[in-house]
Amino acid sequence: MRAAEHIIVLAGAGLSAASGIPTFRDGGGMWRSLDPTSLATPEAFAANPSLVWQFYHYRRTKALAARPNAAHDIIAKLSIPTYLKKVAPNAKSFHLITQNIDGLSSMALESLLEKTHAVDAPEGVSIPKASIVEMHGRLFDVKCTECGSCQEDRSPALCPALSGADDTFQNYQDAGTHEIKIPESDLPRCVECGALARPGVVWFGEIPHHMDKINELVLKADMILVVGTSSTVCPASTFASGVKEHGGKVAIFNVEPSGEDEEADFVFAGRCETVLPDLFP
Ligand code: BJW
Ligand code: ZN
Repeated sequence: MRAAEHIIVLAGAGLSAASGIPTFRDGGGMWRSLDPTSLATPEAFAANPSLVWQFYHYRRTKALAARPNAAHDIIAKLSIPTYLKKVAPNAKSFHLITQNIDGLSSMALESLLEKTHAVDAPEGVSIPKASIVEMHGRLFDVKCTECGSCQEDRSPALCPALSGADDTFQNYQDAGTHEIKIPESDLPRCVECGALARPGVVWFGEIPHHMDKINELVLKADMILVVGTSSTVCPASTFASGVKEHGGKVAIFNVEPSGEDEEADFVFAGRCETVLPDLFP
């Protein structure tokens, strides 16, 4: 960090685990006994939009109740130039590329900026919001399947049918045997054209957002911190080797061995919400 000029953080679900958001692959993410990755596909949505919307309704409810944890806060702090310079005196840029859709990193940065403004406005304070790249979309974005219109909507239930299904489901254990089928006409609809809407997230087989910017950042980075991701999903799983290829350093923060450990110059085994604050007090 002391030598680094262009620093990126790649985050995955483990970053938000301490905020109560289930991960995908370490067993914590099962929903009504279904594997979450089998629901995060355009094919699953085409076959059963009712089931996929209920899954995202559940995730929205969890995310609405969640607050950033100490790891989000440290990453937010690193985006503030005056703090960054203390740990990385040669730093010229800092970006977070997150695979998470929960918005907790933006929330941490916004509340830090509010506090910082109240005390003193450090140099470059207007820059940091652009420092977060949400490559897999945003859970609270609702996107039309027809006209592409996309709106943020943080209401607890996007339509009465979804909150109704949620209440009914508290008595059921298994979606496979007791599935609630909401008719398409009762699922969230586009506010512009009335067609079926979908969550504004990136599913398997779709192209992640902001890839031009991300490729540029990976090419330029001389330090990447890989936080709480299993590094099993492309293209994010290739970023550490991308940085390594042109001589950059790789540091991994994970409770378990992950897909990129072989690329790593440093492996910090442990929960990121305790390891990061220890490292960057
Ligand atoms: C902690 C912790 C704590 C826990 N502290 N650590 C073969 C067939 C079909 C497709 C493919 C194929 N081969 C490759 C593909 C492509 C595919 C892919 O990679 N598939 C693999 C699974 C095989 N990828 C895509 O389709 C992507 N698109 C693409 O490649 O387009 C081509 C293209 C790219 C670029 C330019 C041009 C073209 C799209 C991928 C979209 C992924 N979408 C999801 C859902 C998002 C919406 C939603 O959330 O519902 O993204 S899937 C899911 O996985 C989600 C996550 O962001 C992503 C990564 O998971 P993550 O974050 O790593 O979570 P986990 O659970 O796996 O790991 C958590 C980690 O945290 C664990 O390691 C824990 O140990 C750790 N941990 N607590 C620190 N406290
Ligand atoms: Zn529309």
